[in-house]
Amino acid sequence: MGSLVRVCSSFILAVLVSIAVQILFFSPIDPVLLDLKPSTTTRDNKLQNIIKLGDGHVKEPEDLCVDKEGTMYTATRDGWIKRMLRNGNWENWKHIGGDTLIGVTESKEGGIIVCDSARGLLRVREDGISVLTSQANDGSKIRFADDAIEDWDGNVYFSIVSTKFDMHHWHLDFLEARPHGQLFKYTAKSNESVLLLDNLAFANGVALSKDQDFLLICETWRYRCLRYWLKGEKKGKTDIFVENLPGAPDNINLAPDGTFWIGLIQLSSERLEFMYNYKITKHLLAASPRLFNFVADLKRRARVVNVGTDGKIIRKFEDGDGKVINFVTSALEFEEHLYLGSLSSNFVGKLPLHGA
Ligand SMILES: [Ca+2]
Ligand SMILES: [Ca+2]
Repeated sequence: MGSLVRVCSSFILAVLVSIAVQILFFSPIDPVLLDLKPSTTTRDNKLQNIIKLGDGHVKEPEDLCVDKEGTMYTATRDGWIKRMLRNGNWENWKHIGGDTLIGVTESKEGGIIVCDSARGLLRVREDGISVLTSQANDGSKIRFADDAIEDWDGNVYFSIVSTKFDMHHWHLDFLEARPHGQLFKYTAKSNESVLLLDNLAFANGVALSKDQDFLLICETWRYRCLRYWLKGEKKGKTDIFVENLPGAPDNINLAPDGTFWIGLIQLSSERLEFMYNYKITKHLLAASPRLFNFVADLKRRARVVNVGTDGKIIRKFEDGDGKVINFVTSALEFEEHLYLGSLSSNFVGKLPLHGA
């Protein structure tokens, strides 16, 4: 009996060791240890008062933008650019295909620019869809572009989340915790995409200030947004605009009063904090997206913040237990309402700001 137990124990040990060796040897990540910001709860549930727009019609709208006519656009996970007209009707506007469309921004030439994380930046107009840019100046392919913003001169600033991992493996960038993000400027006249910033931590949403004297870029797993100066004495310099955000910043949008709205994804939970502390558990999470999703539990809450031009948080809204909306990636203020995009909803949320 004793020898049978010994044989069984040895066998189980051998299996465990071989699994550990497999996970380590074939791991796609080369992680460093980084403190994960602890998860905070305030149990404010204002976001539970949203109205659901286009319910069942817009699949995982990661980002939103609105043009000067007041038409709202979003890119959906089933490859569509859908839009909501002023009268509130939704329209299947243009079909691009694939499941890699994310950030959107309005363009002064009409229509929008959409980040296709597989193909680069696309221009989508009434008369058709064209590739704006798919290659950087150094000849490298533009992959995993996340968000873009156009200035008054028609230049387009855009972020690259990671030069190492693609959109379907975004969690590996987070687990590795090495900065592979970039900020680019595309100039239409010369058809060039020039690298402005490198070594960013999961470069995500981008927004221009009201005067277009600076640009903000979100570094998701560093819980902060950087400010890149476009004009004045500090032109070309970068500083920290806001840090220690109560969540990981995804998309960012300029509000009519010059402040900014940021969608914060909840990249921390007690069990994730534990597993993020050790390289071996990071390798384990990297080996199983299903396990990562279970541990990260991104759908448990929604949170957005309004940040002033001085980098201070003015307002914070959330759905504390993610009951009505969760995994909010984008908040856009338009005509005294806040519109919310989410990677786990099939609607756009709308919250009246008056009295909220
Ligand atoms: Ca955007
Ligand atoms: Ca984003």
